[in-house]
Amino acid sequence: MLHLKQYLNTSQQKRFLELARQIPLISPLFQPVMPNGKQFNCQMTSCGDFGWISDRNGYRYDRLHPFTHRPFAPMPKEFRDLAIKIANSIGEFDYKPQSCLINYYPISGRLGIHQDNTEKNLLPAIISISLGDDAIFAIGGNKYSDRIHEILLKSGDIIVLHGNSRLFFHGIKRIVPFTSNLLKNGGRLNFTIRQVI
Ligand code: MD3
Ligand code: FE
Repeated sequence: MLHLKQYLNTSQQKRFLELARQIPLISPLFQPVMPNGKQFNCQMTSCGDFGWISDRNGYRYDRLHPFTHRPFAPMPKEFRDLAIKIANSIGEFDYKPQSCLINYYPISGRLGIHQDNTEKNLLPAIISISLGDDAIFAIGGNKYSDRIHEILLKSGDIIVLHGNSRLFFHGIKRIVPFTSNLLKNGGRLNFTIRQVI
């Protein structure tokens, strides 16, 4: 894992936010349920060729939004360019940014400890961009029982999950309210850019 602190400056963060705000107009945010019926404590949508879906039938990537039944909004070129630039910097020269999952956490939002293994191709890096309020991010190892440590993710930070950390257990313990004024109504946005197939 690579933690690029304050990778995006304030004006770049504002630009990414402006691009992100267009996505739910085409692909609305929704609060999915897990296969066990429990609701996620954040809202999600995606852009790009595929979106990540969770419902009673399980976790998967789909080309169509689960409620509009239309293709997801295209991934902004600035997102794709940033992901390719970062992938290249870690030696991934064929990186294809095929999906960007957008998670919105209200100040009460969180995300339980899990592994990201829905992708058919588990080798390419995942690139995560944080905007808005700080988050206490928890990351462990390859086993659920591995000891976890906490990392503070701030607006403009990027983390890159590659190599050995790609299948590490991780989650969002909590949002730290009122730590950023980027989002008018507070809370936190996270973008995870992925190559899915
Ligand atoms: C560590 N999102 O969407 S991003 C997710 O802040 C997810 O919304 C969190 O976990 C969020 O699946 C954390 C950072 C992240 C993304 C993928 C990872 C950390 C990861 C994959 C492996 C290990
Ligand atoms: Fe995850």
